[in-house]
Amino acid sequence: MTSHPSNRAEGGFATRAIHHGYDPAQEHGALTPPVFMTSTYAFESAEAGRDMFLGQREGYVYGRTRNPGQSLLEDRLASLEGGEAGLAVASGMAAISALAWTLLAAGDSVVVNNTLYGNSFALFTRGLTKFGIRTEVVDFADLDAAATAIRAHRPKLVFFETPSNPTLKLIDIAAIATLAHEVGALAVVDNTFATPALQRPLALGADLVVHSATKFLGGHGDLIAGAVIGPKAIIERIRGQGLRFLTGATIAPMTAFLLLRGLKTLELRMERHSASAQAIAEILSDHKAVRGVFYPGLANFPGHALARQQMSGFGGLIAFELDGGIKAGMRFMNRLALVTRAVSLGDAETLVQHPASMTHSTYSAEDRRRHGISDGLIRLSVGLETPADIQDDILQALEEQ
Ligand code: 7XF
Repeated sequence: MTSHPSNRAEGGFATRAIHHGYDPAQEHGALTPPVFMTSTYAFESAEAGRDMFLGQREGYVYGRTRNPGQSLLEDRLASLEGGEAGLAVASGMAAISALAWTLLAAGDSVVVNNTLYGNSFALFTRGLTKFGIRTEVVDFADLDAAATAIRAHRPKLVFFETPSNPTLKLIDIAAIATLAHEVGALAVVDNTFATPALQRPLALGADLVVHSATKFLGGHGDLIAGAVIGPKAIIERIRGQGLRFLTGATIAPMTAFLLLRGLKTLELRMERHSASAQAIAEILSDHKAVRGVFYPGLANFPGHALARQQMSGFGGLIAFELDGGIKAGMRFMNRLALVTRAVSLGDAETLVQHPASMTHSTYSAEDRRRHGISDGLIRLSVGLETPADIQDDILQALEEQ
């Protein structure tokens, strides 16, 4: 449902990111969409209110499930991902948990890739399992292993990130979606690292896309939000259950506004993040203190060919290991002056963090070892500062390593 009749801005990605679904003429000519700070909506009659609750009449009822700014954001995200409908919620974890709790029941199985953001991994391996859902963890980069697990466990959902957090491992979206569909499962892709500016999983066969919109979609490190995009029937089920009574994890009207603002520059920002990250990945690869670099844009990266096939750019995230392992990594992080020590990613600021002790500390040490997240790994989210300044800071922090 949309209360924004204008579709005048069909067109290229950037045009839709700026205009899709919004007609200023409907809002006093206001160039940016209004923020409706309301929790509830007046019914024009008792019968109208009843009909809305019965789902027989469209309209806004109560702010937990829908707000006009949220609807515009959802339409715009659906347009950018090439999906039928979207749902915006309070965080990336809210998006994933609302989806999982709506689409799964006790007795169901899920098969997930072994490299996931730490709390997504925790949700699937420790959270859902409390309620009788079985989770199988497999390396989706090994298509034979993925096929064996998916055929054996016949899951309802198959879930993965690509590129994945934190090792940037690439997963073949079309191949995994085909395997999922063989057993009637939905293929769900977390597209946080690539964003629809660089990768559109639905066009490659995925059924649903989820996002931590906190990252590149917002782009400015000033909000927490999440989204699910896919077929309208599934999205409205997730709104009606996952959002309405399973999580109640509503996006705030002001957050929806900030996200709409961030989206306007998404394509431009992803180009700059990608170009700056490519240059830094190459510098790190050539540096004597660096043992290994994980970046999809490097020709010797194992997922490079797949990245060229399913992405239109390689993104802003790099992971790398120093020769001196964890000790050298900590020293490197402490020597940085411009680059900021912080978790999260996709901000204007270049951020650095240590997955084993931070974003992936929900994995046991044994799981990290088993799934290729080494203790010496450092993750860099390359920001939008002057590229030479980021490079200089990294080079000075690598001196005497
Ligand atoms: O609930 P959030 O908006 O923080 O999103 C959760 C989430 C979901 N998917 C991916 C691929 C993510 O990277 C995240 C959050 N990751 C941050 C990070 O890796 O730095 C969280 C900081 S602890």
